[in-house]
Amino acid sequence: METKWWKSSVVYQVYPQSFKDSNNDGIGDFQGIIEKLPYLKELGINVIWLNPIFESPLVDNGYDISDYTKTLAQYGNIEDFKELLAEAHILGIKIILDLVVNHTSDQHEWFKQSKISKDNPYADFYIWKDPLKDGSAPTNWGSTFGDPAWEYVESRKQYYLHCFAKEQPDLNWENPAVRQHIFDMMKDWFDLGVDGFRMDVISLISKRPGYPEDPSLAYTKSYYAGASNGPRVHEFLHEMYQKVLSKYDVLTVGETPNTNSEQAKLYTHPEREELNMVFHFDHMHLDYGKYGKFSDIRFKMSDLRDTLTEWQYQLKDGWNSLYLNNHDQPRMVTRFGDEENYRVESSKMLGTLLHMMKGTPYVFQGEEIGMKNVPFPSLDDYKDIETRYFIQEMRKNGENEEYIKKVAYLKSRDNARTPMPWNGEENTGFSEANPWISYSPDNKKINVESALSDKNSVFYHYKKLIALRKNYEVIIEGEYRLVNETDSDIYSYIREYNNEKLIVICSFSKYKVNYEVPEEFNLDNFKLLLSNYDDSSNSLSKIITLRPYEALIYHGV
Ligand code: TEU
Ligand code: CA
Repeated sequence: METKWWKSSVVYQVYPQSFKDSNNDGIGDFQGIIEKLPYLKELGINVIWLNPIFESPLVDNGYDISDYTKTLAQYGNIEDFKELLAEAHILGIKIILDLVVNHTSDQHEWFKQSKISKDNPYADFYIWKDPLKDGSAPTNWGSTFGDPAWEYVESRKQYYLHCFAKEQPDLNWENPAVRQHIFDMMKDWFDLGVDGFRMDVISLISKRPGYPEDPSLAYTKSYYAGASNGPRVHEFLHEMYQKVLSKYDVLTVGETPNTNSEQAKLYTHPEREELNMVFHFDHMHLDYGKYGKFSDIRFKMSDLRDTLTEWQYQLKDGWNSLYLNNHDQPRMVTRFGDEENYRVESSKMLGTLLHMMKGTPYVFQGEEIGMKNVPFPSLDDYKDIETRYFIQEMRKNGENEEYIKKVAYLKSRDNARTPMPWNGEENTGFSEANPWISYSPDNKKINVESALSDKNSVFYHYKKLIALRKNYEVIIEGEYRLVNETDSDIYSYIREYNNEKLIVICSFSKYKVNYEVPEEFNLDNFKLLLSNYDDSSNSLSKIITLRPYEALIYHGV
């Protein structure tokens, strides 16, 4: 059977607001992305995932959509978007969009109508519920960005549900008319030439009947018990598949908070006809503390290894999506590597670890040049709704400012959202105007221009990783198997396909550490494919001494 294109692809995530500003209003736009397509072509990726590009009041940076048929004016009009799509296609790059249909903006026409009365055509488009006898909210659920998950509306004398901000009311998927509207909208974008969707919090679309009370009101988990993986979620996605997805050759990746690997099998098993793959959060939760993600706990390598391995083992019929950071997460090198002493080495090591696994790798803009988290001068400089809520919450609880600053530096979503540093100049070559969000002064050193002029840069390592995928079938198809599973510093696995083997060896230590090649390998048959040091041994020896964050890939039979 021919391999599906999305299995052999590498996806590059573009955060449109912060990628490239073409008209100097401080906000990234479609024309800016068009300008930088040759850069992405040079890197070798073949799919772009664009974060939401639709009309939005931007309460949650576009995850609050007020019109699915229009692009956000700041990014350009539909003609600009079509041009982007056409130019990308000419270069052999596909484009997938962000489908945000668990909720809309409260400025969406559907919601404006819905809240007027209980008997209009849109009355049941959202989730409305009567108050309890004492007038209070129907359940104790909290929303992800603070506040209760229910908001009262006088005109209906009812509460509506919002898992996220109150400006993001949840759609009522039980209503067939809602589903039909969404399916029609998806078709329109596919007919325009879009190549797939990343589906925002798709595991939340089916709510549990009766809206049972959530026993755990822990931060960011408050809506989970009630709303994740609800009774009809698979039915809804299968219907979407039958009515829409099956008619196009597209990539689908569901963002599925609170979904374990058992549940993920249901979403991704090809015979079930739902999604190609999902983004899980298990490895994003390894360093959570009492405020959820806003903690200064450092992950343990063995936990990361256990988690990623579990997913590799579990999704044999389904397919994995591979990521270490995105627009909701801090920079990978700050979180999992050593940004201070081994930024370049550890960025390359993490990239190696991920790209050699089975699944489709996702590169978040700036990851390919080893960007790290951003030292915002003051807590007031954070723009993100989630960060602002947690700052407020931690202050309320009497946490000291230094601690709040520290965890915001470590975990804020804004770390990922600063302007792409195209060069070392003022405003990073992103714009001639002041960008909508401040940028990292690190741009003097960490920028695309200098990455391109240094053959040892993180960029060229990524380029090689991406190219390898095109030349070695074992990287796409090979089975994953963990080896040396008790090592405390080294994460090592093998991939096997027919007779071919890859052995991937990644050190998470800043010291020299020894690695012993498993017995089963015939050392003479292997040669080095790639390393993040330029003088690693070409041949495999029984004992290898790895330097700080060294990463090695050997190939053989
Ligand atoms: O994120 C969903 C989600 O689970 C996040 O709330 C995540 O838990 C949090 O950011 C981690 O700190 C998606 C989008 O990716 C995010 O940008 C949106 O804010 C959210 O949905 C609502 O649409
Ligand atoms: Ca602009």
